[in-house]
Amino acid sequence: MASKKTPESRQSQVAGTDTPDRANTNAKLQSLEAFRSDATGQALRTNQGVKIADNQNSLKAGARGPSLLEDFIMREKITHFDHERIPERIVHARGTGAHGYFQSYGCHAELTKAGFLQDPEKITPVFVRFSTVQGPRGSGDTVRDVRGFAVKFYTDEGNFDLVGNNMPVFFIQDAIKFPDFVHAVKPEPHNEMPTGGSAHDTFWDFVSLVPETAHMVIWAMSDRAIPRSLRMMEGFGVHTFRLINAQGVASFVKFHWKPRQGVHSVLWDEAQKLAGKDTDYHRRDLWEAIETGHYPQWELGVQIVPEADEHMFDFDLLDPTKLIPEELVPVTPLGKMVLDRNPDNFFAEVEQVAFCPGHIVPGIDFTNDPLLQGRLFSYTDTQISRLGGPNFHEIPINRPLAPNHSGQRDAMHRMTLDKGRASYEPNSIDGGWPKETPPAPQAGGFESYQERIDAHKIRQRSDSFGDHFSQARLFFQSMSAHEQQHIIKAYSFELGKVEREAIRARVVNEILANIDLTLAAAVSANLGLPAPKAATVKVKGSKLKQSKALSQLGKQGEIGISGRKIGVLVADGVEVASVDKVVKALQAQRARPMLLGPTSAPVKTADGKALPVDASIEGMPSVMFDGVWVPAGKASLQALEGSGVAKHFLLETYKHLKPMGLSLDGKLLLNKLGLQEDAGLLLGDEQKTFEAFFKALAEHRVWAREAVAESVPA
Ligand code: HDE
Repeated sequence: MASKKTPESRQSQVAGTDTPDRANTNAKLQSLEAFRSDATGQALRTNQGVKIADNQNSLKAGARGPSLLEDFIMREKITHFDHERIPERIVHARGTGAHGYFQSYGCHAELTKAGFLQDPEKITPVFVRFSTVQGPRGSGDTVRDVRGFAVKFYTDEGNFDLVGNNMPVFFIQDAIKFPDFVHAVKPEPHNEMPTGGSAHDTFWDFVSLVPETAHMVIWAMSDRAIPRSLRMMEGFGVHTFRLINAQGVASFVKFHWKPRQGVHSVLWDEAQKLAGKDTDYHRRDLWEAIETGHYPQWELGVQIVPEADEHMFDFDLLDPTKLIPEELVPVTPLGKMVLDRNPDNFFAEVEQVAFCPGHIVPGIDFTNDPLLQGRLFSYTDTQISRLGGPNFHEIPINRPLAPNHSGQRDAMHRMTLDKGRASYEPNSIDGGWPKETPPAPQAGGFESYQERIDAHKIRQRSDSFGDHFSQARLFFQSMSAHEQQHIIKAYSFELGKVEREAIRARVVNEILANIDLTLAAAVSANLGLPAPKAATVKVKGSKLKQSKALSQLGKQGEIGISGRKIGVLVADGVEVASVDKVVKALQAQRARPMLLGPTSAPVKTADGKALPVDASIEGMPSVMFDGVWVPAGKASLQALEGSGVAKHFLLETYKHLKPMGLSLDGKLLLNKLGLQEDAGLLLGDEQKTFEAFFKALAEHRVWAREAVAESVPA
């Protein structure tokens, strides 16, 4: 069973890991070593290095007298404290991060000359930051929102930032609309509500007036917006990029991250409860997974479109509100990423990391996607105020591993002590160094792709960007029945919070009716509005009628139930053999069982021994687990039966469609709760039952139970 973890036991917990612990060979981690500060055995000192004798009392004129201005120790301490906060990110403020590495599956020289994609032996350190978009730094992790998925590759040729999301498209087509969109989705300006979500008037007002948002909004109303774990999200580069090989041949690509942990979500009721019961649910999950050696892994892949095929689709590759269905262009795997180390200091690493889509290396280039073009400006610009000037690349987490002799000088917080006299190029004083590097493959100087442009300067949206509904329709029609229901409920919930009826009606009539009339009818019924009879625009529809890759159903990943958290409910009188059996069976699958008792005190087993528990049932409610098991022991089962908290735990687990298992003795308890056995509610503790339980856990939810579970209160 999971032992209580102390900071000191962190290292020893990394046993039986999914992959070897690479932390010690990660070059970026080694480069951070010079900046890590360990105060163990050290005297308390001022920032100037003076040892402090009294950190309890300020300097005063007499024990009861006024404090003195000359108290440099207190002044230094308070001055520093007064400036401890930096501006949070204007979007994606709430996030968490981890270190890891990337390894290419082979040599992809035919596609790109990028060095980190040439050699399967090459280990490229990465730092990843996941985030929500709307909420401030302290907001809940499980709000309905898009998740940021930003990866910094510290390659030998410089940093490459793949700054993506967990959804493959975006709300708008042109960067000039981004401030409008963000102003609309952020909390209402008069009362700063709601925190973390889009269920309010200004968001729905904007998106109902701007139909290009339709596709992304339906993704945001789907289960993708309430992931079970950051480890269980797909990631997307969104824009079409270019990869260029040593011969100068370019291909269009879309970047994908595919999690080995599967793609799973929580239910909306769970998401809302978790936002209160564990605001840090996602960051805790990622932290614990890494601490316990369940290193999350993703496969990096690309959809490749040769330059010659640019115009072969029924949408424009440059339009960021469109995806390339995987049925048309499959994802080619390039390599894998493993996250195997938590940060030492959240502020220094996660808060100060600065991503920018403009950070690319030779072999990668942009396209003319007008959203991407705007992003290339925004990210560096925002760091200048957030991180206090143009030297943010010198902050340890942002430093490339490649040398960066740029000739740039000075500015706020300059840390490098540049030697030499010439901070200009060309120069003859310092031998001409640093010098340009030709772009030839071996030399490695960056060369932009030589795209031919011959055009008028105009403010205009391309006609090829004009279809806003075909892919939104494809998305809805590719969902399984339960996913469609969740989408209907999400629109109904969000629009139910919108005060202005005209906005609700506009969403239904001008947006949903053009996506799918059954969707529009279901949502309008829930809002008490008349169902629209027909679409208001002519939607040509995608050639492809369904794309299975868009649904989460069946995306189980390859590692089974490794890392899933299972609550094992025990009380006085529990049979220790029954507990051991299930715990061992779960641990053999690398799942994480936790014993939960009536209180945090040990319970007394049927044979009178003390059995320590990991937490109380109340302290770790059902929403924090992927499933539950109730071991044998008549007295224990009776105690659970008499406990409102335990019964609520079980009913809620059932309601949230999670796998449940009870030893045969549990039949009575099940009857009392009014629950029936099903494909994921199992009785018995023989190997066959365990296997059925593991299978249900791997599938994550018992969807067939959803209609029955509606009537269960919880
Ligand atoms: Fe961002 N975005 N964005 N964005 N974005 C920022 O940069 C911006 C967009 C994304 O963990 C900001 O350092 C503009 C698309 C992520 O630190 C800012 C536009 C995608 C993160 C900014 C977009 C993203 C950001 C805020 C439209 C998915 C968090 C603080 C033209 C492909 C990175 C910062 C992290 C953060 C601007 C649209 C992803 C203001 C102008 C599309 C994952 O610069």
